[in-house]
Amino acid sequence: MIQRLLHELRGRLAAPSRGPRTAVVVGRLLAIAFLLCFATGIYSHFIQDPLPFMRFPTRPIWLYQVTQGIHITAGILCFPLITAKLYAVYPEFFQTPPIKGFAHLLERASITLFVAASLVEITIGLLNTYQWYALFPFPFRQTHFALSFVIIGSLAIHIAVKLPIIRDHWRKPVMAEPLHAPEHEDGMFEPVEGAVQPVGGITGKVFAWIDRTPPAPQPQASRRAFLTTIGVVAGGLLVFTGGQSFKLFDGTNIFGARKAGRGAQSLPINRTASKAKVVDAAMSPDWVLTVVGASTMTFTRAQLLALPQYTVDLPIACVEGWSQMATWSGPRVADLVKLAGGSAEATVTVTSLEKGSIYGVSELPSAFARDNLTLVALKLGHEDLDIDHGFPARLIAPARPGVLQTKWLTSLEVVS
Ligand SMILES: Nc1nc2c(c(=O)[nH]1)N[C@H]1C(S)=C(S)[C@@H](COP(=O)(O)O)O[C@H]1N2
Ligand SMILES: [Mo]
Repeated sequence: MIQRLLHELRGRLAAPSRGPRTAVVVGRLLAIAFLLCFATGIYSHFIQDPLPFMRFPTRPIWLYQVTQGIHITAGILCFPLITAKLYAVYPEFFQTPPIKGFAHLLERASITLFVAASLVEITIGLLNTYQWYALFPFPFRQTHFALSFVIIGSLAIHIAVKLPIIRDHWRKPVMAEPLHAPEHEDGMFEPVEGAVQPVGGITGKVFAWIDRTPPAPQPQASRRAFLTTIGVVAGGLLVFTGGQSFKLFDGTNIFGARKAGRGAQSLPINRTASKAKVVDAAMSPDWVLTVVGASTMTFTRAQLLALPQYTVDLPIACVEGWSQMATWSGPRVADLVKLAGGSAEATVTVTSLEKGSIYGVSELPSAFARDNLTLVALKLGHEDLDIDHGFPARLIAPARPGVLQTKWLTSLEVVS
């Protein structure tokens, strides 16, 4: 009876949910999440800072909304997955001896780097979705970008080193694994990697006695319970934050940094006109939009409204993960470029009244500048733009990150 109780207790402490199979199952999900974040992050980086040879598609209009939604959502799901992974392998941190040689040192160093970089990466990423940039003293984008290469590099090393374990535990075990491999003749346990460390001496003998008769605890069942818990936590995060990026979860978006439908004209606002110090310039009766092509032309808001007007449904898709569809109206950028004698192949620089901000200028590659959906928006939801949404005029184009949808326009300039 006592033996049985002790055995049960020992089984619980040994936490059979910990171990190589759990590490492999969680590791696979984590690797998928990391690769999704990396690919979508690279896309987001280069669409904002393209290398000269790069071209980006203008369709589907929701392309950036989806890539960035995946980026943020997969990033948030990394929190429970990394926690689970660390839990599964935690006895490994206390290996004795800590370093068994040069190769082992390299392996442990790369894992330390990997874990540290991953934790910093997802933490600053999460803070960024709440726009808490001020909390860390380094530039967010460059740091987030550089760390992603550290992570992907050390992940590759980690996978290469662990390949034998990954291979052995890739498939579900057919039977419940015993907690310990069979006893040796001397009564010692054969170590099971990642599970309980063998214990020698008197304690070992006592454990051996405890373990002798009753049925072994079932590692599979406990592992399943553990993985289910992680699944429920991850699913909960998806349902309660995913709404900032995906309409499907809008109704349950409780913890997401942004909520659709909040803000002037039911659209979230990142930076208000007063924070951007543009209120006076934007409300001035002297405001004109200057368009520079072969010739330079200026348009008052009334003159812009007198041009052919188009109405388009396009999302604002912020790099911080929130996005929302809206209805915009105004003249086409391509029409304005043509009026000023610019070519249909022109690249166009878009400049805001806002000075001294990285948001003050953006470049429209020619595919975007000539696109029928790219407008100088004067209206949002059939009303005049709110000043916080960029009155008197803002840029709106398909498949672009929100940071490039410049508000409070002052000029369009043909670059080439
Ligand atoms: N001039 C200017 N344009 C801007 C910004 C800004 O701060 N200044 N913010 C950008 C960002 S980050 C986003 S996501 C979009 C949408 O923000 P909004 O809903 O506040 O217009 O506007 C973009 N245009
Ligand atoms: Mo944004």
